[in-house]
Amino acid sequence: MTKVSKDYNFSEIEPRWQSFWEKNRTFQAEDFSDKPKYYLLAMFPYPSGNGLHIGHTENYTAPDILARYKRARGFNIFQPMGWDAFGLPTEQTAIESGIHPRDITSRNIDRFRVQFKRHGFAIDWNREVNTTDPGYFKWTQWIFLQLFKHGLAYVDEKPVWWCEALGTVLANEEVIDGLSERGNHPVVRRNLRQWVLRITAYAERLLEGHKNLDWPASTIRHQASWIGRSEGAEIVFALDGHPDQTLTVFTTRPDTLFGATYMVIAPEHPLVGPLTIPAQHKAVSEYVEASSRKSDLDRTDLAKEKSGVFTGSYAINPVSDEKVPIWIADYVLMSYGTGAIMAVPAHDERDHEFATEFGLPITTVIERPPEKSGDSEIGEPLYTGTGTMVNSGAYDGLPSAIGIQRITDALEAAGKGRATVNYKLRDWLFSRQRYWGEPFPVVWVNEDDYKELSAQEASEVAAFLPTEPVVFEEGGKRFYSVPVPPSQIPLCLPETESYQPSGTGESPLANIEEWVEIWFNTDTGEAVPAAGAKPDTGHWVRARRETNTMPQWAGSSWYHIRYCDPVNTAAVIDPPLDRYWGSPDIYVGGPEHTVTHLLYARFWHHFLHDIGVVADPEPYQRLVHQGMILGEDGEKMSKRSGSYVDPDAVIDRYGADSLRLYIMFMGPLSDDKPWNSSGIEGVHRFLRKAWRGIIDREGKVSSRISEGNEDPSELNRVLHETIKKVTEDIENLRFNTAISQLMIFVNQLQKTDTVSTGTVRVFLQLLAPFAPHIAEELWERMGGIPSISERAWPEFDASVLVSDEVKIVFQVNGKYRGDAMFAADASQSEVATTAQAHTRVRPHLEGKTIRKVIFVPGKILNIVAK
Ligand code: ANZ
Repeated sequence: MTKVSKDYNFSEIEPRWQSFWEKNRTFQAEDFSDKPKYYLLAMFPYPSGNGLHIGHTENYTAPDILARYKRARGFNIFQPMGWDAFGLPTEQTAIESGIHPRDITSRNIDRFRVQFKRHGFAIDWNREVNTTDPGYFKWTQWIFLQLFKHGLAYVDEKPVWWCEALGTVLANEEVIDGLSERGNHPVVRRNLRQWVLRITAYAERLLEGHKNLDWPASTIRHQASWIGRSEGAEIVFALDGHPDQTLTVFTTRPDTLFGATYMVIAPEHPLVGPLTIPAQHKAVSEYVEASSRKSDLDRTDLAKEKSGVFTGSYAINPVSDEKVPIWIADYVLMSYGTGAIMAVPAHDERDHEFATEFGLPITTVIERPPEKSGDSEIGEPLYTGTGTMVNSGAYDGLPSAIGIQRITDALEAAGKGRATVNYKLRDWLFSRQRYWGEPFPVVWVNEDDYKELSAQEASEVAAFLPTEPVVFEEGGKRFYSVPVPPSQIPLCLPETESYQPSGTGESPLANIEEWVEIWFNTDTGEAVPAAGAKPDTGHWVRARRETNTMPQWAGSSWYHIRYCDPVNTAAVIDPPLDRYWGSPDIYVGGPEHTVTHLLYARFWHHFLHDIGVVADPEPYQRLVHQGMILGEDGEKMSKRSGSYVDPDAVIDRYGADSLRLYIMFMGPLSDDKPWNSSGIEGVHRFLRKAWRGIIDREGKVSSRISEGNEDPSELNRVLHETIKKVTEDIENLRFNTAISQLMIFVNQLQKTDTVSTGTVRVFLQLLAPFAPHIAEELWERMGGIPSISERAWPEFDASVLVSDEVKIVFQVNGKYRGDAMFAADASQSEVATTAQAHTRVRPHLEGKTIRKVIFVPGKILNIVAK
C-alpha cells in the first residue's frame, strides 16, 4: 500500500480498500463451493435520475453487515446487485429530454454503481442483472410464453384504471385512494383490452405458503387479507316468470337465507336486461349509466348513501318459496362473487341501510346470544354476528355454524347451491400502454390462419399455443393470439423518436408500423415487415404484433433466480445452480411492496416451480423490512423542505464507514428513524477515537499495543462481552446495540495503558462488518494480512465473562441490611467478618446472640440473631 496517513483519513483509505476488494475479487461468490452458502438479497433499486438516496444506504448496509459477518463465519456469501430499470420515470425523462430511455437507463445505472461502490458493499459485481438488457428480458419473455402456454395469460376488455397524466392503465395495487401510486395523479375507469395473468389460480397456494414463511406477521396479514379468502356458498334462486333462467348469489351466511327479503344484482350483471320490466326501463338505464362513472371505492364506501332501482322482477327463495323483489344497486360489485346477492337487512349493515332507505322488509332470523344483548345495537333490528336461528322453519334453534352447514348441504342435495370459496384477489392486470417495457412475445392473426396454425403439429409456434385460444374481438372480427416462440426471443423494442403515449389507450409502439405489421412464419416464428412481399417459401401469414408492454413488476418477479446464473443463454437457470444457491437466505426491503412485488414474485416462483425450473416453491423464506429514514424534522425526507440527505454528500464529509455505522446506529432496523446531524458527528468521532487508540500521532501503531502485553482483566472481560454481544446482535439484526457495545469497548480501551495486539485485532474483526474500510486499514497496519474479512470470526470465552467480583447481600433475620463486593470465591468466614463490621448491620446485632449463619456463596449471608 502506498501512502500512510497519520490521521484517520477516510477519503484516502476508503477508495484504496474498495479497489483492493475489486482487484482481489474478495467478494466473488463461488458456484458449488464446499462451504455452506449464504445468499443475501436486497430489493434491487430502480436506477432513477436522482441517484441513490439515504433509504438505499439503509436497505443495503443491513444485509452487507450480515454478509461480511457470515463470510467470517465460513459461509460462501452471495450478495448480488442489479437494476429494475424498465418503467415510467425513465420514459417520462425520455419524453422530456428526447434522449432514448436506454441511454438514460445506462447513464443512471453507471451513476448508481459508482455510488454503491463508494459505500463499500461486499457485492459480487460479476452477477449484475439489468431487467432492460435483452439477455435478461429474453427470459422474462420466456416465462410469459410459459404462462401463455399453460393458460395463465389471457386478454380481456375490462374496466381498468386509466391515468390520464401518465397515459397508461394501472393495476389495482397501483391505485391508492383514487390516485396513482406513482405521482398521485387522478385515475378513472375505462374499458381497454388488456393482458391479464391468472394469479387467482394460485390464490390458495399463495395463502397456504404463508405457513412456512419467516416474514413479519403484519406483512403476512396484509398479503392474506389482500388475497381475501372467503368461505361461503353459492345459492341458486329461481326467477318468477323466467323458467329458463336462474340467479346465483354468493353468501358467507347461508344461515340467514330465510331473512333474504330482496335481491340485488350489480348494474353490470347480464340479467339486468332480461329482468327489467318495460315500466322500469328508463329508470334502470339511467341508473346503470350513472354507476358506470363511479369507482368501486365510491360504490362500496360505507359512509356513502345507498342508491338503487327496482327491476320489476322477482326471485323465489329456494327454502321458503317466497317471492323476493330483485333490485339493481351499485353497492354490489360485478367483480366479486357472482355479482349478485341475497340481501338480509336484519343481519347485514349495507342491506340494512338500503332496506331502510327504500322501505323494504327487515326480518330477523338470527337471535343474538344472551351475552351479546345489551350492547350498542339494542333496539335496532340489525345484528351482524352469529347466534341462534329463528323464523327459519325446520332450522329454528340451530346455532349459525350448524345452520350454515345444514342449509348448504340441503341446497346442494336439491341442486340449488354448493359450498364455495371466493377470493378478493383479482387477476393481475399485466399490460401497460408504454414504450419502456418488455414487448409481449405474441402476435395477432385472423381466425382462418389460426386454425391452420394449430393444426401444424411440428411447429415451434404451435408448441406454445394454449389449449384454450386467447381471442379478442374488434369491429366484429376475431383475432387470435399466437406466440413468438423461444427461438425468436428476445423480442426487442423497435427504435423510435417518439415515446409519447397516444392518449387513446394505445402504446407508442402502435405507431411504428414497420414493426407492428408483419409477415409471420407459423413454423419458426420469424417475422418480416408486411410492407415487403410475402416470402416465397414456408408458411407465412399476415400478423400484427402486440403493442402493449409488460409492467415494471415483470422483471422483478424473478430476478432473485437470475442472479444465480446471470449470463446463461440457454435457460432461466441451470438446475445444479438452482440446487446450490436455491432461494435467498434473507430478503431485505420495504413493506410497501407487500401486495405488489412480493405477491407477484411468489406467484411466478410457484409457477416456475410447477414447470420444473426451480426446486423450491417459495422465493423468499425470510423477509425483513427496513424502516424509513425520515428527515431531521421527523417528516418524510424531501428536497423541497430541505430535509433531504444525500448519501454522496455525507460520504464526502464523513466517509462511508461513518455513514454505514450511523445509519445502523440510528435505531432498530425496522423502525422509522429521523436523521440527526449531531448523530453522524458522534459516530464519526467514535471512529476517530478508535483510530487514535491504535495509531499514534506519528502514524505508527501505538506503543501501548504489543504482542507480549497482558490485557488488564477488565479490558479482557469487556472484550469477551463485546464478542458475545456483537455476535448475537448481528445474528438477530440488532445492529444498533452491537454498535453501542463496540463503543463501550473503545472507551475501555482508552482507559488502558497496555494492551495486547490480539485484543485489538479481535476488536477490528468485530468492527469490520460495520466499518469495513477503517477495519481493513488498521488490520493491515497492525501487521495483519488483508482481507480482514477472510479471518475466522472470534469466539468468546464464557469463563472470562464471569466477573471475579460479586455483590453479596447481608441480611439479619431475613431482612436486607447492606451489601458489599467480594471475590467470587470468598469464604463464609471472610464474608461474615465484613458483614458483622458493616455500619448498617452492626446496630441490628447489638445485644443479641448469633444463633446461626446461613451462607449462599456469591449471593447472600443471612445472620439469625436473638
Ligand atoms: C347474505 C348475507 C347475510 C351476507 C349476512 C352477509 C351477512 P366477504 O366476507 O367479503 O366475502 N356480497 C357477495 N357478493 C358481493 C358483491 N359482488 N358485492 C357486494 N357484496 C357482495 O362478504 C361476502 C358477503 O358480501 C356476502 O354474504 C354478501 O352478503 C356480500 F347477514 O350474503 B352476504
